[in-house]
Formats: sequence, C-alpha cells, structure tokens
Amino acid sequence: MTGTVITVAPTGAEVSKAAVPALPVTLDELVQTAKECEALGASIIHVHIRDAAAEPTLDQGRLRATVAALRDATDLIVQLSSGGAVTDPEAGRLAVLDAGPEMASCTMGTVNFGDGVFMNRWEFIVDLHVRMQERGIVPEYEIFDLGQLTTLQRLLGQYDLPAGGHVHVDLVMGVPGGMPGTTAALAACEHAIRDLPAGTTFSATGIGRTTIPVMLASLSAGGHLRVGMEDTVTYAKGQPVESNMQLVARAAGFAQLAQRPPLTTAAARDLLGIPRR
Ligand code: KMH
Ligand code: ZN
Repeated sequence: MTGTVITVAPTGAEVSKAAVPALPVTLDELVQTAKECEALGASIIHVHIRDAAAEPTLDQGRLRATVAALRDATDLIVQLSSGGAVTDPEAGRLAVLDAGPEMASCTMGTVNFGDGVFMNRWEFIVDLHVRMQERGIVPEYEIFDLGQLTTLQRLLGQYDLPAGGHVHVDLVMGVPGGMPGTTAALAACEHAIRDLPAGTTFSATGIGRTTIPVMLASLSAGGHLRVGMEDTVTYAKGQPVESNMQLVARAAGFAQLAQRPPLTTAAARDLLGIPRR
C-alpha cells in the first residue's frame, strides 16, 4: 500500500472570517498557510478565494494571481475549486479553468447543501470534464453521495478518461444533505470505486465532527485524506481549530500511525498523473 496524499482545503466558501478569524482569506495568509502545510506533509491545496471584504469570489484576476503565487512559493499541487459557493453561476464556475490550475474539482451531482442547493446538472458536469480534458487539467471528482460514483462511471464511459489518464475521487462526507460521515458509508463508496477504472484512488473528508471517523476509515480502507478549515472549524469538542496547520499535523500523525506516511509532492504528482515541476 502506498503512502498518503494529504489535501489541505484551507478556506472554502462557507465559513466567515468574522466568525473564524484564523481562516486564511488574503493571498498572503493563503500562501503562508500553503508553505506551512506543505512542510507538515500536505501535497495538494484545494483553493477557494475571497475578495477584499473576505467574501467568496471567482474573480479571474485574483484566481490567476493565486495560482501564480502558490506555484512560486510551494510545490503543492494547486487545485482550484470549480464548485465555488452555492450562489455562483455555472459560467463563473467554468471560467475558473481559465486561471490555469494543474487540478480542479468537478462535482458529480446536485446535492442539498445545508439550507442551499449545490447545483451540478449533467450537462454542466460534462462541460467541466471535457474542458479539463482539452486543457490538461486533472480533475478531482467530488462525491457527496453514493450514486454520484455511478454518475462518474457513466461520465468516464461516455467521455473517456481525464487528462493524465488517472482517476482520483474525493468523498465529501457529512454534508447536511449528502451521505453521512461514517465507516459504513465510506466502505460502500470504496466498494463502488472498484467498478471504476483500475488504479482509481480516493481521498475522503468528513465535515464537522465526522472529520476523525472519516480519516480513520479512509486510512484503513486504503484511501487518502483531505482536511482543512473549509470542512472543520472545531478541533475537538469545545475547542476551535487554531489553524489549518493544526489539522494537517493531526492528519499526518494519523497517516504515520497507519504506516502510510504523507507522500511528498513529487510522489503525489506521480500517483495522480500530474507532471512534476
Ligand atoms: N462550496 C461548496 C458549495 C468544490 O469545491 O468543488 C462546493 C464545494 C465543492 O466546496
Ligand atoms: Zn471546496
């Protein structure tokens, strides 16, 4: 069994800076976080950006500057979110690819998302997948519910493998409206992933208090890890997360205990079919 790819999702689109001052929202805060998380064992950074008022934005200039700054300062695989916020229009989400990331997220279906709806129509999914193929951007297929793995199977059957030829999915568990963050749900997904192309890899993240059970379940099932303040702002009961580094350090510790230590950025690139820099 291989080591562990650790993805850090430091910001997201839902947590407010006012409520969580430790959330990285400026470019400087993001770059500093990225450097420290890389040193602790992260190899992918899943990026949502904020505007001057710390609100989520898909501003093209800011996205390009972010990709450039992260590339300059780290060897992390830069994965832009094409999910954005639930209020973002499809055109803006597609235009994220114009910022030239190495990787981008691509969600496999519509899901209730708390009080909102995270809309991902089939035609939109196809559009994202094909545009990423054309531009050599490697997708991370985001899975919020079991049936979305069947959608991915259909997508790959009809529109072929992604750029690089390797399939990587991320199980986003415990979203109110999606699958629960339980070992049983992760095992069901792991079983369904066996029907995807040979060599398909997966990571998993548990929202809120499901972060620890999902990490342990993923490691035991041969999966990789995603952690970060996009998904969790409570470290333990009554204890707010201090930083993304605290979450990456815990994930790296769990991976070491599982005897699947964090992969370097170069090894993660090799595994995911992303060229080394
Ligand atoms: N913010 C959520 C609505 C992604 O980044 O691709 C969508 C999300 C998934 O976070
Ligand atoms: Zn995201």
